[in-house]
Amino acid sequence: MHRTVQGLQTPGQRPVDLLLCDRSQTATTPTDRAPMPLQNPPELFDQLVADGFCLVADLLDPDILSRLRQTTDQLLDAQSEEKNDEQRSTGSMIDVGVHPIFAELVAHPGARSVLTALGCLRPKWMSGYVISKPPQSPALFWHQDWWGWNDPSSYTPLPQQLFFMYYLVDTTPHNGCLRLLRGSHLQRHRMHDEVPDAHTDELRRFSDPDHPAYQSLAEEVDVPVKAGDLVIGDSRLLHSAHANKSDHRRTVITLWYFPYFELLSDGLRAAIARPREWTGWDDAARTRVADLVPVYSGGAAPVAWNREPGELLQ
Ligand SMILES: O=C(O)CCC(=O)C(=O)O
Repeated sequence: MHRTVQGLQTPGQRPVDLLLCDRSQTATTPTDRAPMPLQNPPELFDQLVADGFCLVADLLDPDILSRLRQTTDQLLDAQSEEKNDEQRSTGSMIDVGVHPIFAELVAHPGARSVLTALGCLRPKWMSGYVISKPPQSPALFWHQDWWGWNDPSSYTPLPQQLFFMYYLVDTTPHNGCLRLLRGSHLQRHRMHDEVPDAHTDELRRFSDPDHPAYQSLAEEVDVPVKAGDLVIGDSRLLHSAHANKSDHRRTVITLWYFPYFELLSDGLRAAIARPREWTGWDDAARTRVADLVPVYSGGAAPVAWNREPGELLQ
C-alpha cells in the first residue's frame, strides 16, 4: 500500500512513496496495539541510506494524537514571551522529559516495529523536543544535527543517529512543513560552508531575516505530511522548515534514536550514554523506555562534541 505525496520531488528526481502501515491487523488498545506491518522495509531502508530520509504514513492513531495535541498545547500556552522571542526561528524547544506522555511516544510499538524493520535490533533513544512554530512565524534555518563529526563513521553510509519527527497537524509549505536537501548527509552542499554551525542564538532569534540560513533553495525538497505520519531522517541531513504563514500552531515532536548503537565506536557510545534526567516522568514512564536507554560500560573517552563536518565530507 503506497501513497505518493506531491511536493516530495524536485524537478528531474524520482518521487518518494510513503510506506503505509496496515491498521486492519492491529489490536484496539491505543498505544499497546500490536506492531503494524510495514510494506516493503528494504525500500524504506534504501531510501533512508541513499536520500537521508524516508516516510511512514499513518503511524499514530487518533487517540495518542489527540492526547499529544492536548498536552503540547498546555505546555506551549505556558511558555513565556521571553522564551518565544529567543526562539522565533526554531519555535519552542520543550524537552520531552517534562511529561510522561512522551515516554509513550518514545516506546511506541509502531516506532519500535519500524526500527526492527530497518534492521535495528537494539536501538537506543537519547532525547527529544516539542518544536512548535507559532502562527505567522518565520522560517527555520538550514542545519544538520549530527554532533559526532570527529568520529570516522560519520563519513560512511549507515546512519549513526536518526530523527523521528511526528507532526501533530497536516503540514504544507504554507504552515511550515519540513524541507530538506536530499543526500546532504553523505555529500557536501554549499550550505555546509555558508552556515557551518547554525545553532547560534542570533539564528534562533531571527535577528537578521536576510541571513542565507533562511533562504529557499531551488533543490530543496518539501516534505508535507498528514498528522500522525512519521518522518525518519539521518541526523547529518541538512534540513529546515518553511515559515508558518497560517493562523494556527504547527507542532512537531522530534525524537532522537541511535538505530545501530552497538555498532558505534566506543567513543560515540560513551558520549551517547551519559545519564539524563526526565524530571516530569513517573516510574511507569521510565519503565516503558528502559530497554531503549543507552548504556556504556567501557573506559573510552567520549567523542568530543563537534557539529561541523570535516574535509572528508565531499
Ligand atoms: O520544525 C521542524 O519542522 C523541524 C525541526 C528540526 O529541524 C529538528 O528537530 O531538528
